[in-house]
Amino acid sequence: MHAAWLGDEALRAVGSRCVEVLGDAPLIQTIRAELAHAHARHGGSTEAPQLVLALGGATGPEGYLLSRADGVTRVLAETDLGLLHGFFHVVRLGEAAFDGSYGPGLHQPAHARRMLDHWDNVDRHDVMGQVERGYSGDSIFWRDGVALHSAADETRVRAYARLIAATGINAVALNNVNVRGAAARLLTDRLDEVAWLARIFRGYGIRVHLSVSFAAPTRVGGLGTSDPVDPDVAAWWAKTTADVYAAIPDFGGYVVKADSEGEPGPFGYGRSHAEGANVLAEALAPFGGVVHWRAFVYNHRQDWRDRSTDRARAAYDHFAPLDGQFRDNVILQVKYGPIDFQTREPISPVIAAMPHTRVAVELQVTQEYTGQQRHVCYLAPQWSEILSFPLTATRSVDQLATGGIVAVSNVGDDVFWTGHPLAQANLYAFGRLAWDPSADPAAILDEWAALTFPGAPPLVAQTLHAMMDDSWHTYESYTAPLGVGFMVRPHYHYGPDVDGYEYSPWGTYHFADRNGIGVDRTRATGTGYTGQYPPPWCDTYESPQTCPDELLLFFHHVPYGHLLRSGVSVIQHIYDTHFAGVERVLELQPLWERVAGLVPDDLHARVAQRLVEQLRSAIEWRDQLNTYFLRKSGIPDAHGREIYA
Ligand code: GCV
Repeated sequence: MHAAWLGDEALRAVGSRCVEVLGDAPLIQTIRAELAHAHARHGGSTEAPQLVLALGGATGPEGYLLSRADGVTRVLAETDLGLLHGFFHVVRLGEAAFDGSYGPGLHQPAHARRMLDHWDNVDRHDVMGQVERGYSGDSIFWRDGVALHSAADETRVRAYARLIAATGINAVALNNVNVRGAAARLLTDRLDEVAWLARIFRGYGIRVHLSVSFAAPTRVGGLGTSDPVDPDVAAWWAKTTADVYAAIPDFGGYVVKADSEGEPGPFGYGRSHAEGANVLAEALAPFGGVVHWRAFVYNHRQDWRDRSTDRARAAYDHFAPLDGQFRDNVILQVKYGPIDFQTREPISPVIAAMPHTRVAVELQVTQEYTGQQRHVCYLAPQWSEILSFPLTATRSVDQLATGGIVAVSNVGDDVFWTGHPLAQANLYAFGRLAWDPSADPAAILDEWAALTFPGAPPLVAQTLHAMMDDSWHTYESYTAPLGVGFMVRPHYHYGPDVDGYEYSPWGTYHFADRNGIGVDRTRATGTGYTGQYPPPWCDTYESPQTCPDELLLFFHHVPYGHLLRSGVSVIQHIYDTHFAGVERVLELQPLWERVAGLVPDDLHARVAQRLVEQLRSAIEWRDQLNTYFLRKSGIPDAHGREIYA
């Protein structure tokens, strides 16, 4: 496997110095093992210690103090996990950690739980494969129903744990939220496989979580019902959970997708989602575990003719009335937008609607809708914008996410981990932003580039910035316009298909006709979705005059001639952005050629190959979108460019 951001060279600064590590706790052993490896590689030094790591100080459960004085860099932490985070901070700083004097600076994570969810199937699914929405090969945990557990598999899982721990991740859910086939049994007779993985992750301070089926009592427990208010069901969850903790004392908890896209849930028994979540939460509470209960609940069998049902409204309509009814150890896990990880969506109003409920915000590192790791799309700018969004008068999304930050992982058994090597930066950036949401995406990219390509000439970082800084906007520009979303090939979610979902049951429509396009979600004339927002957003979004351009078609159905706030008409914007997007993609291959020989050849070749596909796909998007809208509207491009009418 590719060493990603923790290759031997990335540890040169610590590996070539004398380091003293005081204390004796499990993760201190991990630090010692890291140092032993780095010293073997870089020689170390036998002079007086230039780096000292020790327990001490009131730094909180994961925080640490970092300082440098009198030629010694010091990391002090209350816990061994804090010390491990501090160690990786020193690694990130490299030589700068040993420069001059600084600090002490107290570093603490913004969120107690920073979690990656794997959508890895245990059985290979006929349609979804081993990893649902995975674009990096197969799972690193399971294959064809069997747990991977050879020495090589263990080494790979350990390498993954190490990589994500170094970004600040402290929790991982090991299996798909769609709990199919053998996956349901991870909770019971296949628990030893989970325990095996938990042991590896534990070595890097990461707790494991399991996605469980709400119907587990009937599916694997042999009960006649999974009704959450049935005492036998509660007893089954309590006993089963106690067994899990007997095997895995630091088990994190459950993740549940219920009453969603065919997964069973409390609605099947006429119960609320609070009743459903609480029975699992009660079972977990004695052990300090949590249940991540997903808010992704909507009608996926909608009749497209029915204009009164709006998928965007669904999560709020289901969950907001339940605020205050969930136990403390229930974390409502809310996708950042009301639909489904589109390139551009407004923030989900659920995040502001439940002040008495712990809410976690869910992001997607795997690029289901953002180019599937065939397109360069650096997502840190999107996440940064999401997390800093001032959803209420006093609080940003990040501040409202009292239950933590979660994302769907983009990792598989691909030799580069992430299919597209540059998508490693997304995995890295997610961890860094979950720890510090105020971090600057461009600075994170610098950090990632310096660790991943240590010693490379400045041209490498310059090139990566040129290709990646604005790549999310570039992707947006040649795909679905102005926040309307979808327009992707059904099921695959890759490549253009403007009407692919238009007459489907999935609730993702654009309503383009010969006069205009967009979804009227206003209170005045539409579905009323704008009313789910707190001020000022309920009013900002209500009017096309104040609605931000990039979200206009999410909230409004407007004529093609409607002038955007930018002064350009909607139709001209569609043409302009699609032409400009491809122009930007055309720059990528020559940019990447500049660094041939400056980055490893195999990595260079893989990226070069993906760039060819990105260009092909971007042209296809441009031509299908432009042609579709020219045919629909009959309005020509003001600049007379080629469109295939
Ligand atoms: C795991 C979207 C994806 C599904 C995914 C679902 C979810 O609908 O296309 O593959 O299922 O989201 O988040 O549960």
